Amino acid sequence: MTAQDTIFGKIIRREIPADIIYEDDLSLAFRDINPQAPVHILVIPKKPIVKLADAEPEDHKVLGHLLLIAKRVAEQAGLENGYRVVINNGPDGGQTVYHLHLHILGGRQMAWPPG
Ligand code: DGP
Repeated sequence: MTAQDTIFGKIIRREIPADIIYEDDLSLAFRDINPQAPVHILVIPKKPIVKLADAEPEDHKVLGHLLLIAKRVAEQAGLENGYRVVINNGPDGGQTVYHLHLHILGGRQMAWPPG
């Protein structure tokens, strides 16, 4: 299965609805349907990278772009007191949707170490 076949591919193609808060040529940001914090936003590449472990050297531009968009949407969401950025990779990482995504979590104190 390619990442384009996932639910996130359907969101990119507007085949299913999502609360989209940012979009550009390389990326899309939308609210997580199952929020784990008062603010929980996902930032995804439009390129169907399955998971971080599958990223290639030529993906360096889009990977850097995703971090800058994470910063931008966190600022827009008013997370001036801080936030957490998470990438779950593969089964042990807890990844459930196999289209690379950054979680931006904020609006409460985050625990460390994570569970
Ligand atoms: P992960 O476990 O890291 O693969 O995170 C996948 C996240 O995707 C999870 O927090 C829930 C979210 N999610 C799953 N399906 C949908 C959906 O249809 N819409 C939105 N907005 N989020 C979804």
